[in-house]
Amino acid sequence: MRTIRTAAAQLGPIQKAEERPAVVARMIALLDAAKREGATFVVYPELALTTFFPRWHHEDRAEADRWFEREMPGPETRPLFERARQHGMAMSFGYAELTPEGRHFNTSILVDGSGAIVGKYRKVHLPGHVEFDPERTHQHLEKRYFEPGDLGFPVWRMMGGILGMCICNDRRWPETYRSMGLQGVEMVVLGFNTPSVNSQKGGEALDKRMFHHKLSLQAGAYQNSTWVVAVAKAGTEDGHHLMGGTCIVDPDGEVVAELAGEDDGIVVHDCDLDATLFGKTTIFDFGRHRRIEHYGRITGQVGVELPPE
Ligand code: CDT
Repeated sequence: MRTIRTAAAQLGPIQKAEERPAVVARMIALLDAAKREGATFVVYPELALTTFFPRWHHEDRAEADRWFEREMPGPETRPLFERARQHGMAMSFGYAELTPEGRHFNTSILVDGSGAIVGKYRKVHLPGHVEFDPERTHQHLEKRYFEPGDLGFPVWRMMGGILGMCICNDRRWPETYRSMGLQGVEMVVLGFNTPSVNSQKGGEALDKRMFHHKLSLQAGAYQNSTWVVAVAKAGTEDGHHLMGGTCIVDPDGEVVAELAGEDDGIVVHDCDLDATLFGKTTIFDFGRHRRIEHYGRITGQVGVELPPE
């Protein structure tokens, strides 16, 4: 068995006025709780350090830079790295990255038990829109504040396994999992901030949103025979509700651990990476069964091309 005792560490709401040090203190409390439960790996949400700021429209784009990190770790996040290092625990979390060249990404990192950043992923599938949209019940301006990730979907050898990351909306796209599946990924970790109502379809509320969330995770896990660890930022941020749904999915596609509620909290599971081997060597043995001569459209075309009338 190659077991990673993994804690999915959900964060409850972070209000606009809440400063980084207070959020980092909450993350450290979750890290300590995970340590007490014997976890060696802690996964936090997307944009873990701040409120989900893409819901706010800044006419002047630069005003939004206050939500971004210019260094990682920086003065405010160093205590989290330090505590993780003391515990010898690995972790992953998301944050808004502002590079020295002035580029903006929705980023997540993998940090090993010595506190070293071993992996970085930048969100590829950015949802939402660029300009203020009065037709929507709430704004989702990720396309305004971030550029699409430029690092692809890499995986890393870590803790005796092969790990990869994606972020929120990426989990809805089969290409995300398959890109990592083709590199033998054994655990995909991701964070999310998902509004519990569709801004363009009021009738689509929490139950349907939760269904689509789990459907995507479970399909990705099963079809690539990988663990998937998905962690919410949940609850009501300045009047805007984000759904929970933090859970761990096994390589058979079953939800094996789930966190109830929308507050800060952890759910811990022993993820045996060897459990991925059966699927990877039978029905989803890609080397034996994939037929790439028929998949050209998947990378050759973006939108739908209808057949002739
Ligand atoms: N953060 C994020 O990617 N949220 C999206 C909301 C989609 S609706 C614009 C999600 O896929 O959950």
